Amino acid sequence: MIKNLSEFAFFGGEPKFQEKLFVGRPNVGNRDRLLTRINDMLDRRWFSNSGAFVQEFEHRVADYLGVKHCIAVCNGTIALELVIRALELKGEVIIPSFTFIATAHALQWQEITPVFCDVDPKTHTLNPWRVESLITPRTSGIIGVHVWGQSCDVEILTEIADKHHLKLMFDASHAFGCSYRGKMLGNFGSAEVFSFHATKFINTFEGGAIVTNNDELNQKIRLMKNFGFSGFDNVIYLGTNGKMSEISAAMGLTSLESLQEFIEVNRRNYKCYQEGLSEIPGVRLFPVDDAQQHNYQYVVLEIDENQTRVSRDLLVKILHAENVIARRYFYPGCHRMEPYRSYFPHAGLLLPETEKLTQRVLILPTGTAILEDDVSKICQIIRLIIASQINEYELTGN
Ligand code: T4K
Repeated sequence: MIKNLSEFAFFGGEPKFQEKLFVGRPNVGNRDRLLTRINDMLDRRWFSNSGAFVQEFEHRVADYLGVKHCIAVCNGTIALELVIRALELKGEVIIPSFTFIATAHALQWQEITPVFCDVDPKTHTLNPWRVESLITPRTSGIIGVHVWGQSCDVEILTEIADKHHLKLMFDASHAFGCSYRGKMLGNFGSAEVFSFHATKFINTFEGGAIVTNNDELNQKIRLMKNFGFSGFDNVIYLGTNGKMSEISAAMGLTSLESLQEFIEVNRRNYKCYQEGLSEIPGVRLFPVDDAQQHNYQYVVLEIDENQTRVSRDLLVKILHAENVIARRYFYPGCHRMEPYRSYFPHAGLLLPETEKLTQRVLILPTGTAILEDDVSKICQIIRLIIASQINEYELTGN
């Protein structure tokens, strides 16, 4: 394919892909089934407020996960906010900084301080030993994030939470279809939260869900997501509007019907990346534990620029020029974004592993919009760039 550097689009050549390849290109599923559902919804003239599709979606999600209750909501961020409020978290809550900004914002939005904890460089999830050292008299809870679908160390986090009488919940936005020690994620802590945003492998356009085995919490959250209404004209609780719409649930049901196919495609692409990127010094593909169920929806690379000589950021620029829109999740880390950067300007000192990861991680496109051939070409580009040992210094002279 590419023989010398001048053939790369970054250096003036033609992009290897005519159309942009995105991380998070939505899966569509069976279009006819979706359109039938939408027509049915239009005929029935029931568009929101716990309609038939939302109820069916909730049952199917709960069944699939083996969890007692599923409450479908309008997005993952509201789902987090609702659980945080329902659990009466206050003061300080320990979370990773290495997560999407919504995890932190859902707390700060309610004037609860997110206390950023470092992650384990192997799993990219909360380091439980660091969690314990951050507990203060103001701490009310812990939110673990199963980032990339990799489960947190649920057992130790549960022990720590119990020992210190803290509430424990999980942001499982990435982890629908993933398991921990043989049990589906969704079953741990007081509650877990999923995102079904368009970019997730199971999507409802915008949407999310709260799952819990706790009856009381379920009742409380159901009230809260519907303004606190407990029947016509009767508000018995402070609430908001967190409802999922029927058209979203129609998409969710259609997505669920293709769940196995989506996972298979993601797995195929993952294996193809694994093969295409093997033995490139300084390039690590984030591993997936084949013994657990996994959705393979994020293809995560770590670039060790000491070995590759090509920085992660230069690699991203070169890939973008080729129309491969790789992403730097979760650069620069929540602690380096506002308002947290101003509140805690020195937070990075306690987050060495997070700081390293935000400089090293690169996410590559996958999902049903990406073919094996696309993956092979992307791998070739990466391999050749790294083999060329080109670096910023040579490019800019400073
Ligand atoms: N907690 C965690 C750990 C999360 O990762 C997220 C969301 C949440 C909580 C909150 O859940 P939600 O409230 O969003 O339900 C994207 C998603 O918007 C976000 O949902 C997701 N995490 C995050 C990891 O990724 P951005 O800032 O990267 O979005 P954006 O607009 O750059 O789009 C991402 C990519 O998807 C692009 O490459 C373009 C492509 N795309 C996007 C859309 C919407 C498409 O190809 N088609 C589309 O329709 O956050």
